[in-house]
Amino acid sequence: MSVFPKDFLWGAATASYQVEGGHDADGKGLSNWDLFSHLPGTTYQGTNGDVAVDHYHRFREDVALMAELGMQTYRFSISWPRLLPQGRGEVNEAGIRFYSELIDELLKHNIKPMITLYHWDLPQALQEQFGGWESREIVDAFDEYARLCYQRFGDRVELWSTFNETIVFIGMGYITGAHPPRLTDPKKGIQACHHVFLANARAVKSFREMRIDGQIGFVNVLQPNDPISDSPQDRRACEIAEGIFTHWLYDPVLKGEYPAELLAMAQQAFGVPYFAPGDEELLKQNIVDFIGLNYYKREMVAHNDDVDGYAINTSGQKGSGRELGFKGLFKQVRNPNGVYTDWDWEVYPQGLTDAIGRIVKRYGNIPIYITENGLGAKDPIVDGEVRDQPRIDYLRDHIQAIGAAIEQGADVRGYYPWSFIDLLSWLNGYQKQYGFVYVDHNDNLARKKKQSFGWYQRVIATNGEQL
Ligand code: BGP
Repeated sequence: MSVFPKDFLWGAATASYQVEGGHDADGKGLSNWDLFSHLPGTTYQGTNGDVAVDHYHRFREDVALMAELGMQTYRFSISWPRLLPQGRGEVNEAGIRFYSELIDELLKHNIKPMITLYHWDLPQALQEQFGGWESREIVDAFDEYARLCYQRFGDRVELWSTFNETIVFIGMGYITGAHPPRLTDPKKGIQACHHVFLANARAVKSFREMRIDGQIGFVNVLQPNDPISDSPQDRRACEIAEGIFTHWLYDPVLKGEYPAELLAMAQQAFGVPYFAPGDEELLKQNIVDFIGLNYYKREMVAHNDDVDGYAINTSGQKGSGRELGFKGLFKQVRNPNGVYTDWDWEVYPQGLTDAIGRIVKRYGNIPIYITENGLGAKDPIVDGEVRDQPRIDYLRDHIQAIGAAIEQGADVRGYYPWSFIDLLSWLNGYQKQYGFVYVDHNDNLARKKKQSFGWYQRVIATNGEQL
């Protein structure tokens, strides 16, 4: 018998900027990524999402493939500037129509939509007007956008999440400088992150005030950190890494407060986050209904008094990056016994079971969706077929890891591999593939089912029994 509950949801995920294209179609406004990806040296070989895989124009064909795959749910994000070209105010009805038709098409095929409100494409107008996430004004703007989405789509959509991977868009936007707005200013970053938590709380509050019949969650990176040795220094470094990467992002949305020790450290070092009157109550009173977990890898952590900064492997040449370090706090180091992808991400399915266990231990038995999980690889084409056996192996092992967490009592309700279709990887171009469906960039973006497509079809049809 399957360990997955009868109503477990099998799906897959994407995000607007990575699949849609139609970057200036039908009144869409400019996003921060539209601008950033065109600046020299920002992305792998200058790739961008202008056309992406043209899902904007081909969504019916894509939904037909989802239905053929047997998907029961589809996680996608809304492009804020497609609905509100200036970020607030005037609504672009053509943008509303696109998502409305997409939702109807999904429902027609019995596929439950899960909407992500923010998967990193900010209206550039708000960046220019007040610095985007840096300013408290973003909280009202985000609430206006969220309310618009609830109002127009809330009658048909039950599963919502506010933000995708705050650690990434804030960390890379404000601390490492690899995402827009390209800053390396921790003080601004910590305050911007606070505004994200406030925006989340306000959007959760509005969701409840508007009595939307559904659940609203927050999606975080799930990255377990393990010490490279048993030494007290490495264990302490690991505790700090786990605090920054995990507790800082989960506590405010699941407990309504920051982790106390880290909060004190941040306020002492940088004088932020600054709390305005009412912030504490807002966070406390609006915790989310579920948590979305994006799991790809774990990190091994060591004590660090030498390494500062990092370099990302964006080429898929093993070993071309340099590990991340914050001098005086911790550094990420390679596991000598680890198995790594071509982008130097450790493949470690057990980490998914372990990390879900840690979440349950700290936050109680909350509803969980695995909102992303997948293998980025350059898939070989053999005799005209896309052979992605390594992806099948990766997904199988991780589905088993989720099964193990369920057996241990975790309330995992759904699984969304990343990604439904090959799409743009933010900094790694189109050669880092994740999909069940291949897109031929030399043949008018024709879709083609991969080997993994038939495999996942069976997994879904047997509720995870046949892996
Ligand atoms: C997550 C993002 C996704 C996706 C994925 C794979 O961080 O939420 O949007 O891109 O990671 O990452 P990458 O494309 O860098 O391989």
